Amino acid sequence: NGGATNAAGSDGEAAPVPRPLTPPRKVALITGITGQDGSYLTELLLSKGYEVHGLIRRSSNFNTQRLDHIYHDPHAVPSSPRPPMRLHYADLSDSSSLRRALDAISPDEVYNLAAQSHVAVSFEIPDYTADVTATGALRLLEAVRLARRPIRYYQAGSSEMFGSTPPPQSEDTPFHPRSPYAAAKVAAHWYTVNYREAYGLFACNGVLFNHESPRRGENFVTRKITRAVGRIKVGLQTKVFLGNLSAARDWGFAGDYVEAMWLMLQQDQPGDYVVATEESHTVEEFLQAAFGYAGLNWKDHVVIDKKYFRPAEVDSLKGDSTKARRELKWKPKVGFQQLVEMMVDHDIELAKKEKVLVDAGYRREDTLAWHFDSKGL
Ligand code: NDP
Ligand code: GDR
Repeated sequence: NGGATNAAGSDGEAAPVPRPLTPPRKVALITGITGQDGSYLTELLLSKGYEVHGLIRRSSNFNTQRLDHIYHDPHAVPSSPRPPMRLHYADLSDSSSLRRALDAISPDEVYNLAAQSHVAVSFEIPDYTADVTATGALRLLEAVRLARRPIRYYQAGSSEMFGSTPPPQSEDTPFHPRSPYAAAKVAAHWYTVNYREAYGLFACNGVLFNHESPRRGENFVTRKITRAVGRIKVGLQTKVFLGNLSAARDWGFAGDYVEAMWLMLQQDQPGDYVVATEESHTVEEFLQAAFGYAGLNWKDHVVIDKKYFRPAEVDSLKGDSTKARRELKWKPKVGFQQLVEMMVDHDIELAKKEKVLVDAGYRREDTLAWHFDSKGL
């Protein structure tokens, strides 16, 4: 097997010691596995040979669409070995469910990606946002601390924590959160630092700037725009209603960012890292790039609606990810224009499929508009 250590036999020859053919695979637990990042991280860890466990919360609808392509039905091949990905019911608001999950799974690494992650929504449900996004992280850290064996912990921090502190933002930049979501993430950040300092946990904060993909939730601005571009292109929609177009964000590709999460947990020492492209664009520039790529003029289709403005805005984010680039040897592979094109291409194809359903009478044309309109997001 190539890796056996040898003990001296009676004749002085090295006696082979039987060893398993392959080392035991690492076990990871991901909270928020059904979200954008959860699905990309699952793919990454599976490609590295991990056994991946995910926590899902109860919903009245199935919420595993982003994982459907990874799932293998154990009933279809009953004699196969343990499936590499499994899901368990738990909730960040329920400590006992987190402790039970850790007991049952006994992971090497825990990635805490679960959160009420929408900034505008956090103004509507601040108490719930604090409970899940801040106290949820604390509950999980406590469960990790009490686990039977050492576990490496990743906390999904956010550039929103910098809030109104001007760019460029690095690990040394002071936080000034501008929403209940951002304040909750600051609390989760400091819980993580505190558990590292107080109990010696291998716990890392990834301070990630905005990252997008064709799997991005449809009520975040980039995906809202590319969904609109696709539907306008095929004739399912004519207008898209948006809020503040002058906010600037440092937008990267989610597939690149999950790699940084994994790298943090492979280091000799735990630490906190800013992860960013170091390039910033306004929402208007994103509009220009997305509509322009599809051969459309955004000014013919965008209507400003006050209800999409936030009580307090984060005007400008642009990361300085020198530390991650130096220590993790991480850098983004997908640039701004490539990201926009990837999302627009995907959403034009999606809109074409929707049109088939609408034309056949199986779907209402205006369902997407209704979702945005009713929720004001
Ligand atoms: P998503 O909103 O796509 O996913 C959030 C995940 O959290 C979903 O799986 C959701 O489950 C789960 N979740 C929500 N509430 C609970 C709960 N009470 N218990 C258990 N699970 C819950 O987020 P992203 O994938 O975009 O982001 C991942 C993490 O990174 C989040 O913590 C986010 O705040 C943070 N972040 C994201 C950035 C980005 O640009 N994407 C940038 C910086 C930080 P369900 O599917 O059931 O809703
Ligand atoms: P953000 O992302 O708040 O940065 O949080 P979002 O895409 O929601 O907003 C980005 C900027 O666009 C402006 N905007 C609009 N936003 C939405 N959602 N809908 C609109 O119609 C609209 N019009 C203009 C916003 O005002 C804002 O300035 C994301 C989330 O993924 C967080 O979980 C994560 O922590 C941060 O990114 C980094």
